[in-house]
Order: sequence, then structure tokens, then C-alpha cells
Amino acid sequence: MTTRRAVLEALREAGSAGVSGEAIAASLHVSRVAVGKHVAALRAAGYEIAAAPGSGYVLASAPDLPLPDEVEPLLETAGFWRDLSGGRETGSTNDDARELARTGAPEGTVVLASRQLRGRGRLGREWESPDGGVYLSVVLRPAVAPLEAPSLALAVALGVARGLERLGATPRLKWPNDVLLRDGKLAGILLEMSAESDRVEWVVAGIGVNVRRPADGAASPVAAYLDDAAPGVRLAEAAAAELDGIARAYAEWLAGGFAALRPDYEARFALAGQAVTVRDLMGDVRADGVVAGVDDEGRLLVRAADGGVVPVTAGEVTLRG
Ligand code: BT5
Repeated sequence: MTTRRAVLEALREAGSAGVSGEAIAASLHVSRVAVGKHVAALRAAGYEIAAAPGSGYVLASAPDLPLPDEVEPLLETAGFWRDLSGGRETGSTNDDARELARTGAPEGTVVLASRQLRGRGRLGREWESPDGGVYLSVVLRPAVAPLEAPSLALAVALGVARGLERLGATPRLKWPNDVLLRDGKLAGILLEMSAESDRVEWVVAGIGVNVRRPADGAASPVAAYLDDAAPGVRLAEAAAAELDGIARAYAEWLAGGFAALRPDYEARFALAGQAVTVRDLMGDVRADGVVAGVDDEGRLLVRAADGGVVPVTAGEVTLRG
């Protein structure tokens, strides 16, 4: 733990009773001046810290942002995640995490943001990323062949859904990579990877979750917001819940493949029995029919009019009618 984090923890523990700079300095074996500098840095980062005569410092409020200092103490899977960074504005957390992965960042590295200037969806589409959302990307290094990677997107989506359930939401999953709440899109997932022919080198999984409706009425018409199901939820809580869900689903996926997650995925599956058209990345129709489920490899099973079942590995699903 950094000294700054330790000072913050001391302030949190003291609560409204407060704690003197001297007491913090003594417990951390640093100088009183050093404590003062860390308090100043925390204030600059948005923490409101009162200095009451007699009782010392009192932490009055913490910024409602997915800052590493806010997210990390809430993690139940802190042993898996490492080197959390960011938490404010960036271009795209996927770009940041790809750069880290390319330069050797270990599995479990996390980049966080509360706003993105160039948020990306799949196929060059835009991901609207205003204030009030949680945008994060993680570096994974699964020892699998590239062919096994597509179902990892489903595992991540399931992990996000399970994590957000802890906050009181009941999300549903739209194959392959959407997390829905009621009729809107609560979260989107973008997996990017680097691989040799027989081995994945790294995967960057990026997740955007809409938490609060933008104040200026600029809400996306297709979006759903976590705050509607979990009123007052803080961005750091949402980030920690997502990360816990992802870490656990990823461990299960590594141990047992998508087959191990399939019952839980199907329990949240929004497409069962729906009439759909599935197009491939070129826009050509790959399957047309009624969704019969997903298989152990995570492929979407579509029953065509002639009764034949078409398994689809990748594509874009639209509901018919
Ligand atoms: C996705 O793409 O759903 C993947 C989105 C991944 C975003 C994360 S945020 C952290 C990381 N950094 C990045 O730069 N990206 C990742 P796709 O399936 O292509 O869906 C994109 C479509 O969703 C758009 O064409 C819009 O129709 C819709 N959309 C855009 N922004 C949205 C939002 N905030 N909420 C709901 N829907 C949105």
C-alpha cells in the first residue's frame, strides 16, 4: 500500500471522530509534514478533508469516481487485480490497456475511467462515454488457442451481470456481448486480442456500464442506467462489483471452458425463443430463425424454418418483428 493510500485508510477508519496528523504520522512511521502533503494531495484529488481543531483531520466526503483508491478497498478479488490506474478522463481505456499489454503488463492490470473522449464499440462504432458511467479495461493472458477466445466475451458479460446483481440489478444477457436492463443496453463489452496462430498473447476486455443518466438530458435512447435499479450506487461500487464478477467468471472459464458457465449464462439469457436474424461482420445473413440456446462453446444456436439448427460463432443479432 502506498503512503497516500494508508493516510486515506487512516482517515476512513477514524470516521467522524477524526484523527490527528501526529497520530497518523506515528502509526505510519512518517513525518507529520509528509502526512500534511498527502492530505493536500488527497484534497486536490477531490477528497473533502476538514481540519478541526482538537480532533485533527475528518474525511467529510470522497469523490464519486472510479479512482483506484476508491475501487481497490471494495474488491473481494483484490488478489487477482493489480496496478489499477486512471479513474477520470481518458481517450479510450481499451487503447490505454492495449498499450500496457503490448509493453508487457501482467494479467489482472486494470485501467479505469469515468469519461472517455473516444470510447469505442465493435467494428469502429462509437461507445458514448459521458460522465456518470464506468469505463474500464482489463488485461488477461489466458493460455488458450485463439479459436477458444470468442466465448471469453460471453464469460466476461456473465461476470459483469453477476457482479451488478450484487448491487440489486437483474441484468439479462444478449448474445454475444450486451448486458441489458429492462429494455435498454446497460453495458457493452469489447474484446481485443493479440495472438499467434496457436496461442493467445493477451486479451484486453473493455466494459462500459451506464450508471447515471447524463444530467443534460443527453441520455442515449438505447441505453439503460444502473442507477434506475440500484439508486444512489457509487461509481467505485459499480467498478468493484464488475471486476469481482469478471475475476470469478474468468477463473471458471479457464478451469471448465464456457460449458462450466453455460447454465448461469442461460439463466440470464434474453434471446431464448426469440425470432432473430444474425448477420456476420460483413453484413451477410448467417442465420435466420428462432433462438434455441447457446452451446458449450458459446455459439448461438438458431433453429431455421426447415428445423435445422445453425450454430453461430460471431455476429450481430437483430430481433425480428
Ligand atoms: C459494444 O459495442 O457494446 C462494446 C462497447 C465497449 C465499451 C467499452 S468502455 C471501456 C472500453 N473502452 C472503449 O473504448 N471501449 C470499451 P457494440 O456492440 O458495437 O455496440 C455499439 C452500439 O451501442 C452503438 O452503435 C450504439 O448503438 C450503442 N451505444 C453506444 N453508446 C452506448 C451507451 N453508452 N449505452 C448503450 N448503448 C450505446
